Formats: sequence, C-alpha cells, structure tokens
Amino acid sequence: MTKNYGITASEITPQEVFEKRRQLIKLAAVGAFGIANAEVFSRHAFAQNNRLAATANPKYFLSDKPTSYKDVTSYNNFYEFGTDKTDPARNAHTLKIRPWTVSVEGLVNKPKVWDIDNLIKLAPLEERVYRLRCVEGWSMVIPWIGYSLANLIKAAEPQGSAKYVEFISLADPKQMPGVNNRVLDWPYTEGLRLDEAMNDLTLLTFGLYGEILPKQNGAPVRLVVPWKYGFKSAKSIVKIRITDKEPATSWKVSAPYEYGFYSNVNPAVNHPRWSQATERRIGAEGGIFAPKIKTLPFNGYAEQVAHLYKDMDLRKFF
Ligand SMILES: Nc1nc2c(c(=O)[nH]1)N[C@H]1C(S)=C(S)[C@@H](COP(=O)(O)O)O[C@H]1N2
Ligand SMILES: [Mo]
Repeated sequence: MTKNYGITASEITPQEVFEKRRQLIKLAAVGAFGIANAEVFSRHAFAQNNRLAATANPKYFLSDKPTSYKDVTSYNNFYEFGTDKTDPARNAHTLKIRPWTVSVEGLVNKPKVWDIDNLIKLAPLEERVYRLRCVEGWSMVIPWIGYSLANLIKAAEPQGSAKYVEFISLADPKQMPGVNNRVLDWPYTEGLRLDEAMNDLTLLTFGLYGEILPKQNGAPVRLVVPWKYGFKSAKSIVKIRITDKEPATSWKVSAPYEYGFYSNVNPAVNHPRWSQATERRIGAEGGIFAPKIKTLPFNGYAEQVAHLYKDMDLRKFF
C-alpha cells in the first residue's frame, strides 16, 4: 500500500490531487475520458508515502463541493482524544496503528482475527464521496477510501440466527487520553442491523483524500454509514461481533432519550438539543453566517436505504 511510483518530493497536497481527479471524473461522466485515465492520473500525481491507491466509484460521486482536507482533518469528534473539535488533531499522534488487528467473531462460521494489512486487501479499494452529517447540526463531504463492509461479513459466513453487527473501538488509556474521562462508557460501541451492515453503502474505510486515514479520523480502520448520524461511524475499530440481539451502543446507553439505535438522518425528528431540519456545511463560504442547507431524509440516500425501514415508525425507532 505504500508503493513508491517514482516521485520523491512534491508540493501537491492530497486535496489538489483529489480536485484534479474530480475534474477528470466529471469529464469521464460526459464521455471524454475513461475512469481508468483518472485512476492513472491519481497514482502518478500523488507523492506522499502515506498514499493509498483506489479506483473512484462513479456510482458514489457527488456534485457537492468536498470539504477541504484541512477541515476534514482538524474539526473532528473522537472523544477518546478529547471532547473539543480540535483535540483529536492535536492528541491522536499517540495512537499506534501497527500492529493492528480486527477480530471478526460471534455468530459466524468463520471467525477470524484479521491483521490490518490483510484486511485492507480483502476487496478492491474504492474512492467514494459521501456526505457525513453529525447530529450536532454540521456536515461534511468527504472522499473516503474503502470497500463495502458486506465483503468482510460474507467472508465470515453469518449463521442463520445472526441479526445485528456490533462494532467496538480501541479503548487504551495509554494511547488515548480521553478514555480517562467518563463522558462515555468505553470502549466506544456501535451497531447496525445485519441488513444495514450488508447494504452496499456501508463502507469499511481505510483512507480519505487519497491517503491512509489520519489518526484523528479513525485510523487504521473505521466505518462510514452515510445515511445515519456521524456517531454511528465508529473509528479505530478492533472488534466486529455478529449477534442475535440489538447491541447496546455507547450513545444510547449514555443518553437514551437523545440517541436511539437507528439514528437515521431524519429532518422530521429533532434531537432534544439540536434541530435536524437544517445543517451547516463545514467550510462553506461565509463561515458561520453561511446559509444553512436543508437536511435530506436519510442524508440524501433514501433511494438506496429507505426500503430497509418500510414497515417501521421512524419516530419511535429514532
Ligand atoms: N471511536 C469513536 N468513533 C467515533 C466518534 C468517537 O468519539 N469515538 N465520534 C463520532 C462522531 S459524533 C462523528 S460526527 C464522526 C466524526 O468523524 P470525522 O471526525 O472523521 O469527521 O465520528 C464518529 N465516530
Ligand atoms: Mo457526531
């Protein structure tokens, strides 16, 4: 993953590389260029040793302007490293991302402890541009790199009784100063219903903006579930457990009236402290005075996921 393509020094930033490729992908959409060309371009233009090659998946290309690399990597929620937005970027350098294993266990025929460097090769890496909306009322647009979590779940062969998937993050006070703070019941635990976890949109994520995940964004592996509030997208995952019971998730345990298990982005159901009707796009022109944008049901992914909830009252199952 850290192959050198013959370029040793460059001023090119991950964002510039992404923007150039984005233009090429736009051209590809109108038939002037092939996606393959965009991919070749990205490989040769990228010149940092933490780069991660991936093929852009045009199915998940958004016309929304991507949030800048700087904002994506300096305005974060990662309570294991502190509760302020700037804490993770400042504190996450103490996280050791090698060696790293992810244990896949529970109601499966093939449990396995994956070494991260094998896990990353399980399926071809794709670049997908997703919106991520935090329940606090802000959102970003991020070019992630990963593959559908379904690849990993299928490899584990869930048993007939399997209904849910639990995701557990690392909680090591030696590496993560925030774990000494009792804001949450550590380890950070999240969960999805098995069919949600198997949906093609659910991304097992290893990188962003053409490089491996920065530590503050959840290195070396995290989840991105773009139709749900950001907190469902657990960072720095060490365990994935297939179960027959709904997992007790950290935020729901800490404040059950504020956070539900499903946490689908829903502009019609407000959080007790934050409206979910509109959102502030981080980095938008005008800063905090930029006009708010309307939050879309399922964060704009209704077409792909609304069917998963067709017989459910989403006010009750928030
Ligand atoms: N382990 C862990 N995962 C986490 C969090 C956290 O505090 N710890 N915060 C969540 C929240 S509230 C959000 S909005 C997203 C933020 O992801 P980003 O900082 O990469 O944008 O990560 C989620 N994943
Ligand atoms: Mo969030």
